[in-house]
Amino acid sequence: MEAGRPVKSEQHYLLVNEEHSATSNMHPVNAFAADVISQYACQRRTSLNNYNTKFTDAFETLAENDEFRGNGGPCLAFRRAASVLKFLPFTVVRIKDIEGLPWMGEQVKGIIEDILEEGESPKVTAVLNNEYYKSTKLFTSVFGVGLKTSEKWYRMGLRTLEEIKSFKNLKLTRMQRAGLLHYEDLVSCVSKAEADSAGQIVKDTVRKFSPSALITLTGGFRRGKKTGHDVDFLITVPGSMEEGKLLHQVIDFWDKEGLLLYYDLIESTFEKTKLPSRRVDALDHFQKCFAILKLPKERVNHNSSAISDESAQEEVKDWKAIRMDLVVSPFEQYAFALLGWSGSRQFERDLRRYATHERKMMLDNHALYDRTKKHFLNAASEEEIFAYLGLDYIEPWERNA
Ligand code: DCT
Ligand code: MG
Repeated sequence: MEAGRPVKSEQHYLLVNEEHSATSNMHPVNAFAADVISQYACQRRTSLNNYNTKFTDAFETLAENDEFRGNGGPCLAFRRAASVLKFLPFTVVRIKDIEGLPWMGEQVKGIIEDILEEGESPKVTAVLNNEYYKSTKLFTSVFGVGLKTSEKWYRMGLRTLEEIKSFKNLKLTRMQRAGLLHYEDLVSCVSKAEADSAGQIVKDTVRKFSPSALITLTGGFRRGKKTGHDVDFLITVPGSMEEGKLLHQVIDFWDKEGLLLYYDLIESTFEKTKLPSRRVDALDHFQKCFAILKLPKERVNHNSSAISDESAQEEVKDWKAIRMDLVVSPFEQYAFALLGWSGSRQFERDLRRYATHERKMMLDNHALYDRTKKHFLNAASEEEIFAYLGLDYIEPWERNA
């Protein structure tokens, strides 16, 4: 696992025994696990092949439940456990399999034991049946609805989206109205094919106004995912200082074409003098646009003789609403923006935690700062950022932590 490729097993065994000669009573396999598997997701290559979905789904449910209830500590503990299990190249079948792995605390162990013994964890079942969890999950699945709004609706006794829609005098933001209006399309997720066709639209439009612009598909799709809750694009213009105009031109053009079902354009709030944020989950300061795109559906060949007069008159919906994030970065920050917007969120959290605690550096989506040498480290590629941090390069498809 450390080499990132198959190695001769005798060699491995020797290596482990040498390194642990002082602790020779340790089981070699466990010694190996404890030694090799880092507590940091940015030192683990995590592909999309998850052999432990039974466990990781359970932990993600528990993490989400804690997030809904504002229990930051337990939430993070479950997320970290899920992340380690996603990395394992085998399915956990007995409790001994997790010995020596990082982030396997008593609570985590107990849940794994329950799943191994009974096929499910009573704690997870209780969460899935819990009314507050179910409502919060449903409400926050609406674009524009966060925990605050969700909790308010819950306290008002509301439980379903039908109740929300029909409730008189319920103040909804423009974002929430769009979220409810296009709910079915938006929950059905974006496929890779849809992401690619959105990408073509983005490229065609951006290049109308800036032929040399770089447009990169980021987020989950860059990590090889086949579906996503949205599609994320990063835009930069090499050698330009006026990339700020571009997003306005693109949005205006689409708006006139009737391609936008919703958009919110946020101007850049970046200040050059500011150090990278210490907060692991802090938002960045790029100019960006959160949008709902009216994506034309691929033309399918209908057998026209099969369409009756009646159904021909019915309006066919030939588009799908998809969530799209456009982020514009100055060219000199592009590598940091790309690294930050490629995710996964857990990978990003651990990159920043690693930079802070292991390297006395500060990393965010804009820059890397060396606190010992007291200066910023410029980078033109993700590879350079990993190198500054003293980390082996991890490819985007290995960042599914
Ligand atoms: N990100 C960030 N700052 C934000 C929002 C997101 O740095 N304000 C990062 C974290 C992951 C990445 O950008 C993309 O975010 P999402 O679209 O939420 O995640 P995803 O991995 O693309 O997941 P999905 O496939 O569900 O869209
Ligand atoms: Mg995404």
